[in-house]
Amino acid sequence: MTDTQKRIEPFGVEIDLLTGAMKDFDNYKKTMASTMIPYYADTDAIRDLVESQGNPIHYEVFEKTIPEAAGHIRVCISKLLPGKVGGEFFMTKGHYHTVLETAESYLCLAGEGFLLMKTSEGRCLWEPFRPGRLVYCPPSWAHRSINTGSVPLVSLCHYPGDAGHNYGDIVEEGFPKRCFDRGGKPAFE
Ligand code: PAN
Ligand code: ZN
Repeated sequence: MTDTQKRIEPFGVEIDLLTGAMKDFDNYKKTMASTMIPYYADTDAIRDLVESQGNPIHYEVFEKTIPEAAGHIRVCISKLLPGKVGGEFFMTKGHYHTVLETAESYLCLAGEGFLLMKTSEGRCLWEPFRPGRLVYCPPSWAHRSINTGSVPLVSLCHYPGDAGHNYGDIVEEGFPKRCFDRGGKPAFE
């Protein structure tokens, strides 16, 4: 990226703090249920969901265009729909940042759930999400959102412009813990 491409004008953006709706977003990324088949423990259950519901949206990301370069801060809204796959709560794919030494802050605006985090050495921790709770994911921890509620889990995320996303290692490694509904309560197993 050239210096000219890294230079942008100051801007503001309206975010509805109750719903997480971002006005005038530039980029929208939707992740469909079919792409989640490798991620859930119960492969038959996610395949059934995809077929019976016509491959619905699983989660969405809304953002303004910000250069993917050091010095910038990328800002986005992450919206994960509620539901379960064979008793496992809906989750995002999860990733490491390509530049491992980059952190991320998640401010939960709506819904409830967890940010599940792991290191490549196998440490695994989770922090609850509820509206108004900020979760800090330090450098080198992979992270995945989990929705344990009945409404969309919406978070406002900030992370370094040059962080990048590494999904491949999580497809291979997975996370050491999964989150299941056990008698109406989330349980990490
Ligand atoms: C988030 C995530 C968002 C979607 O903005 O990108 O929740 O999850 P996946 O990227 O794992 O599909 C973030 O952590 N950005 O770095
Ligand atoms: Zn991230």
